[in-house]
Amino acid sequence: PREIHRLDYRPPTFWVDSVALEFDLGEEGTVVTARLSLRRNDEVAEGPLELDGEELETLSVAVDGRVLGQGEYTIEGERLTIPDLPARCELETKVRIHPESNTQLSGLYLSSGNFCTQCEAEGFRRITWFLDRPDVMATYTVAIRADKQRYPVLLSNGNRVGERDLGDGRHEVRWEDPFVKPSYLFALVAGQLASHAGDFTTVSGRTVRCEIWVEAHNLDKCDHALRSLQAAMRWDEEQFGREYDLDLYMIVAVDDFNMGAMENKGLNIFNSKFVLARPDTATDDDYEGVEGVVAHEYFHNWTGNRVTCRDWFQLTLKEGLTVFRDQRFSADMGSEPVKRIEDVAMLRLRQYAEDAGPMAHPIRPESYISMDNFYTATVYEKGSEVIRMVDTLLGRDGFRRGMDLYFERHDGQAVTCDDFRAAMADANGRDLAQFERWYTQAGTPRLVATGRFDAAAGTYSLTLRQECPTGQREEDFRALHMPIRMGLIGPDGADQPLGFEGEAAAGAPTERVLELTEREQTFVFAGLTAEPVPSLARGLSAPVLLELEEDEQRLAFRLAHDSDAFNRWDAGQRLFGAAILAGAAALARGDEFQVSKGLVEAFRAVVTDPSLDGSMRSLAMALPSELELAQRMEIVDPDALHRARRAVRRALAEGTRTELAALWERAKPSGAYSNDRASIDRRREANVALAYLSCLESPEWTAAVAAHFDGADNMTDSQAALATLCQLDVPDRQRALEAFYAKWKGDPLVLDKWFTLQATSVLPGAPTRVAALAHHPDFTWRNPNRVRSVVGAFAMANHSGFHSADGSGYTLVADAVIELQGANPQLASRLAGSFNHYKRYDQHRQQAMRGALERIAAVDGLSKDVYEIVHRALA
Ligand code: B3K
Ligand code: ZN
Repeated sequence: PREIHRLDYRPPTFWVDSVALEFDLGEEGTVVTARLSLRRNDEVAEGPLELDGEELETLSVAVDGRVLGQGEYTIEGERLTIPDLPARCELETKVRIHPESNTQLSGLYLSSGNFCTQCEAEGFRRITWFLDRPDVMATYTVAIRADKQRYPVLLSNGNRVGERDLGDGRHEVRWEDPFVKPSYLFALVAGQLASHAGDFTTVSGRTVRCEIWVEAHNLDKCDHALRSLQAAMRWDEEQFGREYDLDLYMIVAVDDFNMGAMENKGLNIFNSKFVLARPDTATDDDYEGVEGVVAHEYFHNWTGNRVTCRDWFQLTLKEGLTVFRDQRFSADMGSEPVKRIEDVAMLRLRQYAEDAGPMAHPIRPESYISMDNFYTATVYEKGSEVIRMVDTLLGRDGFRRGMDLYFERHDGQAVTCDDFRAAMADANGRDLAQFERWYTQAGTPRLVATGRFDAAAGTYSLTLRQECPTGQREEDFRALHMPIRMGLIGPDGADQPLGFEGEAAAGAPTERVLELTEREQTFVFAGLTAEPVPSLARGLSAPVLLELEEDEQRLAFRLAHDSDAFNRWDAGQRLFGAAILAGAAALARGDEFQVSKGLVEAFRAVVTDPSLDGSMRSLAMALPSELELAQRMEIVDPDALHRARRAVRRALAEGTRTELAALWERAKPSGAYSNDRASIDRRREANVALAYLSCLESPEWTAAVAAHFDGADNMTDSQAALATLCQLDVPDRQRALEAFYAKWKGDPLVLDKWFTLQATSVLPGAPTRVAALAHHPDFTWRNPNRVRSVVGAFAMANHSGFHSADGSGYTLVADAVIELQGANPQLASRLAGSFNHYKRYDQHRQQAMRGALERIAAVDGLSKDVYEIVHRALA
């Protein structure tokens, strides 16, 4: 497979001004006619026209109405070349494609008998010959013809401009999108669908019709998605002055989808997981997921569609920025600190891990074999962190000024990350040259902090040193420009005024943003009467690993007093994490270990703190996961880690059982379900309290969990109770699983939960149970959600099970990759990533994982997606 490099970017030899597409949809082949108005790119005086195509049966090629003969063009592999073309001409191609056998779910395919498309990144070339690259932007008109009975609804981008009966049982609908767009934003849907609709009145008084299209039996699960869309539209007007630009906005839910959703212009296509929600089928977290993804795709209308990427290396230009926008939106819709904690927890779990392994890459990658492999936590989540730093450095108003200038300069264009940075800098008169290093350097930088208090002088010197990320070369590392939000906490728990030496302390702020630009910098604060406790990188103001020596007492102090809600939570995570890791080390040596009194007291304070809301309390009570802690072990010992975490959990539960029981009593369900914030908060703390109490393995609390399951009138409680039961070796587990299945076997999204809860059970024998799940009559390799709910959940969220000492977890996942790689390379390559960290495990497991990778690598005709992941891992 060929590797593509960022620096090899060349502009196209031709532009496409407009595209007219005709689809004759059929169950045994679909014919696509494309007419492209071509215009030679004056900047590139020479060169033939080169079009991309994949799995196309070419029926004819014509220029300005004349059919070309064999010698006038060539088709070699996935490229059609026409050497001699006038500076302006119309090219017409006719191809036959086979959506009915498209299992890759890229291009045009069928899901539940309906046609749908997925074109990002390079799926449009599977529909027709095209300059399938994001810098080629054109207007599109589309005519869709299909059997009227089977495909009554025919949708594409833009406005519906015509419809006619073709007389032979078929009909035609025509669509026109007035905005130029790259091919990856093209979309088409055809089938039996119904819509739940509502209006939105824009800030300038236009009425936009919003339609959520689903299979008819799901119509009662669309209201939350519709409301989320309307809320996102309002928010983007208020926060960024961005108004929606068409008269129609459609979202279509499909069951078979490789990722979350897709922002096609005016016609988003979604994994049904991020549309459908009803209290009895979706959890509180699912509701937030729907709101966040609907908003994310909507925000792309400006950050991604109106202004798009010049080439795929710039992906974070639209993704990092749009994630940042959706994170801010969700914070505004709910709780800012809760949202921040959830996002950082995910960043540390997934992105920091990616940064430390074979897939480490800068947020703007330098090369790829398959672009689909670079829709990563780094490009998305770290990309968002980089934007967040710009926001922190420029301030909210400065950031808005930068965004305004960005849209003013680049509306209708395909641009680069440098263009974005320039707009931010120019709008604010700031130099962001050094900031570019966040786009060129891979890895998570370490930030080593040391403090020294001089009692006589009343000063505190804080030294911050940037260290090269693990896995990167020291000689390549150059100091980054990073904002560090911080405070100094006094002995009474109050933030101290932060007067720099030589400044008056009186009136100084109690929180500052330090700007680091050097490898090492020291900041001296004066006017202090007692040694302060530093609270650094508040809200994780830069995506670094902060290293600061803090003992149990100091962490407990910050957990109790830090005025930054995020850092309070973080102090707790460090405290609990350190205890578990120390326990694991002891167990690995064959020693006993004891949970300290201090740890139990710190935990008790969290359980009982009246100032915490339920969401915050449940986050603060959650122990860091095994997967996250594994990142911090020299050589990962999954068994010791698992045992240590269980022991800590149990000790905390035993030490605070009275308080936990009181919390459960106070917060447990009473009265009918409601989805206001206070009720969500209560459900969260109740469920986490009950999960702790279940570790006592007492008949009393097991019965309480079972009763909670039986009495649940909503999916949040039902799933939480079942999840807890799934970790207990009790008869109620099987009974509850059977009841859940009987009730929900007809609802694929709920059934996915049933599979996941079992695949993530850490009870002994996990690989055997998961193998059995993959043979369940409701399991299928053809549905990505189902595969993820079994194999994905097992490999990514069942650390001790996946790493079972006998290697059976590895065999199972490798088999799945091999099974899938031909039919759905994108899905297979995600699963193959489960082995990325094998070098961090003991010899025995390393060998077993390496064996699994080698077995995958040896597959004949391995897809390029899987090839890239596996070879990077083995390198
Ligand atoms: N832009 C799409 C992701 C496409 C993934 C292609 N393999 C969804 C999103 O980020 O909004
Ligand atoms: Zn996106």
